[in-house]
Amino acid sequence: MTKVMTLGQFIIERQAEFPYAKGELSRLLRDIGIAAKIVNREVNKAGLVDILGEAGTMNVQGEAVKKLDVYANDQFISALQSGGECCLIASEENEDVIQINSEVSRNAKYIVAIDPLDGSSNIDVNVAVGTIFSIYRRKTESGPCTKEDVLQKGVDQVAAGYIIYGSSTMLVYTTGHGVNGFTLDPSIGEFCFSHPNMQFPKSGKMYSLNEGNYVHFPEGVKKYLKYCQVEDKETNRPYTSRYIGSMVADIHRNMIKGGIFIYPTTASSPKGKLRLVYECNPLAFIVEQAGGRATNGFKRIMDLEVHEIHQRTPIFIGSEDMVKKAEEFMSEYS
Ligand code: AHM
Ligand code: MG
Repeated sequence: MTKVMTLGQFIIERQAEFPYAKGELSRLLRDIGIAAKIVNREVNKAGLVDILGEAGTMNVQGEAVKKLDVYANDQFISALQSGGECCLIASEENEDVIQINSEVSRNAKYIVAIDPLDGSSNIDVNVAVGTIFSIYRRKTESGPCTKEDVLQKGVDQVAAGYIIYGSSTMLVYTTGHGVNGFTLDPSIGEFCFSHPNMQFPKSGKMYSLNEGNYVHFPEGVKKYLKYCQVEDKETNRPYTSRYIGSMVADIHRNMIKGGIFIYPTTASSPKGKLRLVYECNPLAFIVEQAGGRATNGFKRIMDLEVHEIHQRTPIFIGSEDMVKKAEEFMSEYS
């Protein structure tokens, strides 16, 4: 019989790899895994909206039906609140940080930044969506945690991960010792160890960006795009264009097949669209841990200064050779 290792067993086995291994971070990851399973259950039912009720209406039990991103936010917050290992949450769904002031959590060591349901506009059309999370150690020693505690650079992350709700549901995370992936087996309700030591191919053939914004791209991105489309046998061009519009899904695919994902500045998003704290930094940590590269076109994402929780940044992320090539075009033309 094949031996299946669950996420819980894996975390216990790798305890020693966890910084300051006292079990708190393991428990935090376990709490996130549990909330992910609950969110997965609801995401899977999204197509039943005609039967179960539209967001904003009452369902047959007389309960208000929430939008899925609000539902996901509530689930992760409540798991982190009751878990006792997290003192502060920064979420895409909340303007301000959420302090957890219960007796057990007030002095907890960790802070979580989270995008509970990224790419949620894809829900209505049955396309993959994701959750992205980032874990920091608080800066202050004890007492109530403040917003300043979360304004840390990406290099200070102690763990990061994503959940992809796709044709199967996976949880992928790093604590700075490589990247491992777990696939949810719905028949037993467990994330099972399926993708050991994930590696970003050094180069690839896929580029992912929203070409509809072409006219507003910086000159360097326009030139790089042309480079991707030109025929050249030696470098395997033209490359293939793949854009799902769900960052987690686009990056997950590129991590398996090789590729680059770019969300540059545009006219409507002059600072970029994606958020540094709970979208770009965690994905940059994972991608770097898998041997890939993540920059804003000029500077490493994880070295960027963090001034506010909803800060945006352009991002170039993926296979090392491809990101470096795009950066060459940026430094020459932008
Ligand atoms: P969201 O946080 O509002 O869901 O937006 C983030 C998503 C990313 O997953 C995706 O890469 C990007 O927005 C797509 O944006 P666009 O539709 O502009 O291409
Ligand atoms: Mg998002």
